[in-house]
Amino acid sequence: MFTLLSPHPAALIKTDKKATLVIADPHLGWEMSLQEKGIHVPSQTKKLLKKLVDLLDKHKPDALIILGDVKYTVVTSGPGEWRDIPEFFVELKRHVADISIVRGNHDANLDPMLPENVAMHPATGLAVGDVGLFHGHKWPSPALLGCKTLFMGHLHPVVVFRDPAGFKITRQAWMRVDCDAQALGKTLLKKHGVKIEGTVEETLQKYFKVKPRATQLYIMPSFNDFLGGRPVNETRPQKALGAEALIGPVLRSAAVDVENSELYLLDGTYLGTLRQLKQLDS
Ligand SMILES: [Mn+2]
Repeated sequence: MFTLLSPHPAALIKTDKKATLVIADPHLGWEMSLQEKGIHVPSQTKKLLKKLVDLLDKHKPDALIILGDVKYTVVTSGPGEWRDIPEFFVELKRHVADISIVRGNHDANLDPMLPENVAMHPATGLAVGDVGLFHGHKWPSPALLGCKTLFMGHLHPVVVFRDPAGFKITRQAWMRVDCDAQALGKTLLKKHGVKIEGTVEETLQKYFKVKPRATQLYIMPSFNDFLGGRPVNETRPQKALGAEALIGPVLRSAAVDVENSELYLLDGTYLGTLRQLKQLDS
């Protein structure tokens, strides 16, 4: 069982054994990257830490999972990160015993900054009860197909509203996407170089001991509200090079129905489907 902790970009997963708080994409040190351009914004890490500690103290979970992109830089690590990130985790440890991270595309070189007892999982994810968690820039592991619900980060969905005066308002949003477990299973078998023997279900059972059950995918908003996001309802062509690739393989696959996905503000307000919201930008 899981709950979205509105108005926060966080979720709580409860199993018989434990409660797990999940957040995604904090991108600590984002503001440091502006320094190269001569813009000096004070570190925002303490604010994010306080926001997270408040959630931990309120819900008292047994475990915390960060669904990738703990830090901002992709390859090298800036000096700000060396100071901020170890302190961030040492403080978190005072509020939750078990911390783990699902590796995102920004988490190269993160390991030396972590306290010893923070667990690192591959980007292909892990299952917590009936919820499968993966970052989103890579395919999930076939084991996650056995979970009814999948959660991913990576996209940082926001919805953009424009008005005739030229104002542009963006708001962070949750995206709930219908998922076809059979189709996703078929694609994952292909990615793993496994030929289908009989049905997709039989093949998944034989090679991965999993029954495809995933029917929905939630895309988590970034925990860092200072950071920009991807305006999912923008219809103008994305100019950035490789913008399509940044969406990640699952959302580009036919296994999920992105056009009819449902969008919710952080406070839980239902906005409509992506198809409907795209009309706001035409
Ligand atoms: Mn990412």
